[in-house]
Amino acid sequence: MSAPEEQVRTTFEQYDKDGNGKIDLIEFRELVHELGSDRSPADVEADFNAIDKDAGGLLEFEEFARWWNLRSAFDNHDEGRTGTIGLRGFQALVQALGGSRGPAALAADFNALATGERVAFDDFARWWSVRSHFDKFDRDGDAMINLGEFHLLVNELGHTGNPTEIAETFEQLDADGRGALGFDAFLRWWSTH
Ligand SMILES: [Ca+2]
Ligand SMILES: [Ca+2]
Ligand SMILES: [Ca+2]
Repeated sequence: MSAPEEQVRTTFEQYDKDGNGKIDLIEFRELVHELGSDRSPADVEADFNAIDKDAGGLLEFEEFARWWNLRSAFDNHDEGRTGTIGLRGFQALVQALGGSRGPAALAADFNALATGERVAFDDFARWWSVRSHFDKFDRDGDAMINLGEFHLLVNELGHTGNPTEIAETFEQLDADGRGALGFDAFLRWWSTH
């Protein structure tokens, strides 16, 4: 469930202290601080950059709203208000967000992400972003990214590279030689790009 647009707009304007219609890093730090996050300054900056999709150094309302709605959905499944969710909350949250993965696949992802059987929002947000891309480019829906799908993805990201280079990268990532990348290998590659 996402927060009503009006409410998101009010929050946005409240933290847009200088009223320029965008949230900059300083304004974002203040917001995160007031939410009670104990993220380090470097982590908050990394979060900011992840939300700032066009890498312009400012959060436009749409960028902010996407993040805020994800955060609200997360909080809705954080019943004890601990800032983390358990497996059941995780499964329900992904379903509410329109994710199409089955309970067993989600349980595997959850176990990879969780610390002490709980997942924090920031880890969830990173996972959700990568997972969404993985699912989008897994055109044949076999839960793996094959070379053709990898080509589409690299092009979409705006990387220039000739087909041979892309194929070489793919081969390096495909350590077990299956001819396709599972989510783990994909996640490793993604985090370096
Ligand atoms: Ca501002
Ligand atoms: Ca931006
Ligand atoms: Ca596939």
